[in-house]
Parts: sequence; C-alpha cells; structure tokens
Amino acid sequence: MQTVYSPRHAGHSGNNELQPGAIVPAFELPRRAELIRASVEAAGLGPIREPDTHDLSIAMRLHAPDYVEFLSRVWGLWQAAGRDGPAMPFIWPRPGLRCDVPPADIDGLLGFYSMDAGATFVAGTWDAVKSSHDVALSAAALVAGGERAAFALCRPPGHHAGARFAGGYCYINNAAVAAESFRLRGAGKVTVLDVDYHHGNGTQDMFYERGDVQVVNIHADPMVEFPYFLGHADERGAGAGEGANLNLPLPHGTDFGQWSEAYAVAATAIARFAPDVVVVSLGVDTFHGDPISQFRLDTIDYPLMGAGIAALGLPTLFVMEGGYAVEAIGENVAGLLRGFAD
Ligand code: SP5
Ligand code: ZN
Repeated sequence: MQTVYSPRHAGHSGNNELQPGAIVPAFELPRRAELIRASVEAAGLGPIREPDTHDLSIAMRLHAPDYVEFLSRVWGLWQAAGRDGPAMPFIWPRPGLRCDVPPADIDGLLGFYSMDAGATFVAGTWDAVKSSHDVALSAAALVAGGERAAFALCRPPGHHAGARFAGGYCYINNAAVAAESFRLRGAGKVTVLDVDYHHGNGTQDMFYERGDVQVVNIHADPMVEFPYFLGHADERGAGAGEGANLNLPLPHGTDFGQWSEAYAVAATAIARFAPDVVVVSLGVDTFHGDPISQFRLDTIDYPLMGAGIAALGLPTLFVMEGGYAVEAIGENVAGLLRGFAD
C-alpha cells in the first residue's frame, strides 16, 4: 500500500485550543504525523510519496466558496489587526442570531466560519490545510487508478469541517473531498466509514441528502461527547439520502468487543449499499491512552480492525483523522494498515 505524505503539515504548529475552562496547547501536533510516517516506514507498508498539487474545485463543491477563500485569508487579516499568537474565535452565531451575514472584521469572521475554538490559525495553517487536501486527492487518485488501497496521511484532519465552518482541528474535509473525487471519476456509489472516536459531523452533513454517498459512523455518543450536536442514532439521512446515513453511538468505556459488535452492523449496512469504493476516516483516538477520549481499545486491536475493513472486499482509501496519544499513534495506525494489507 502506498502512503501519501507532505512535510508541509509541519507549518501548522504552535496552535492552541479552548478546552473546558482553559486555553491550552493544541493536542493536534506536528509530531503526530511525523510518528505515523516513521511507523509506516518501519512497518514496510510500501512507498511513501509526496502529493501532487490539486485545485480547490472539488473542495468548493462541498464547502461554500466564501469559506474556502476565508481559510486562505485568515492569517493576513489577523496580522493586519495587529495580533500575535494563534487566531481563535470568541463568539459564534446560533439560532436567534443572524447566521447568514458574514461580518466585516476578523473577530466576527472567525466565529462566523467556526463551530468551536478548536481549529486555530497560525502563519503556516493555510499551507498545511492545502497540503492535507492535496494528500487526500493524490491518494484517492492511486485508488481510482486501480490500487487496492492507499493511505492519505493527512494533517490537519478534516471530518469535523462542515460546508461553511472549521472546528475540532479540521478546516477542509479531506475525506469528503476524496469521496466526491471518486464520484467525479465515475464511481457510482461511495461509502465513507468513519472510525474516529468523534462523530464526523461535517462529512455527515455534506452528504445527508445524497443517495450516492453512504456515511457510516462508529463513535462516542454525542449525548456525552464532542461534537455534542450531531451524531445521534435517529439521523438516517433525508430526501434522496434517506437511509444512507448510519450512526452507531457507543458509551464512554467502550472496548474492542463492543466496538466490534457495532462494526458488524456497519459492515452489513455497507454490504447492502454495495459501494464501488470505501473511504475510511481513520482516527485512532479510540485508544485507551488517548488524552481527550474515553474508549478502551488497545494496540493489539487495530490490526483486527484493519482485517475487518479488508473483509469488506472493496477498494479502500484511508484518510488520517484524529488520535492524540502520540507515543502510541504510530504503532496503532501502522498496525491497522498492516492488518488490512496482510
Ligand atoms: C479530528 C478530531 O479527532 N477532533 C477532535 C476534536 C475534539 N475537541 C474537543 C475535545 C473535548 C474533549 N473534552 C475533554 C474533557 C476533559 N476531560
Ligand atoms: Zn477524533
């Protein structure tokens, strides 16, 4: 399996985030991607190459063009306002306030285009976001070209990014862009299988009314976990997408046995949908040692997860999302990919 990786992610560093009661250094660090890259190399998974450059036309089909444009302009606007340190929003629109008019200054715009204070901006953020998008599309091209599987080692991640907002460390929804790229290259049906600990709210919302892209999430119950406001079991899709969205929320403390029961339900739904290709939103924040998460999967479980995904018998694109236990992240990701490939 080939891996696509860009060193340009590293400029997205020194970020902070708002956690309950405190602004802290972001858990989403450059070291994450560097350790995953090293483990993939050590595991002998296959060649590691840099991405080709792709234009943003697919991203602008799924995201609002004004939002993508904003991402590229944040740092300049923040600097022009005389700020130093990472750009972070402090106010957000919500029902009862005008959600349709982008304000004219950077503080209003940051809130207008964000769901939380968990996707901050530094000087290198836009270049890293664009490189992550290019990694996803380049790896998708390998699978579209006939490879059984490929690994998009994306950083920053994408699955919380919605049509018109950043959040949860995410800016452009890399997995959604990759899924759409398969459709545009002629795949009739695509499944996004999201195994990150957190619900992939952005991906779900982008495809919610579409019957050509199935979205399946196995995640911590939003009643007790971020992103709180999407990811319930009764969200089944709408319109042409009725029945093409599946949420399998699980409680805090979930172990691999419980996770696997949910996965069996997911695999049955995917087989019934019969996609041409699967995009896996790959988070390993389900690990018991994850500093911001509450599942109990162990390192030995990830190769089994990979084997279960291989058993779908479909062309597969892995797109890196979350996972914050940096000391274990490389082994967990490489183990999953080896479990798939072996
Ligand atoms: C891509 C991805 O995995 N994004 C995750 C973003 C999660 N951000 C909010 C985490 C809130 C965790 N709450 C911890 C409670 C402290 N004990
Ligand atoms: Zn996550």
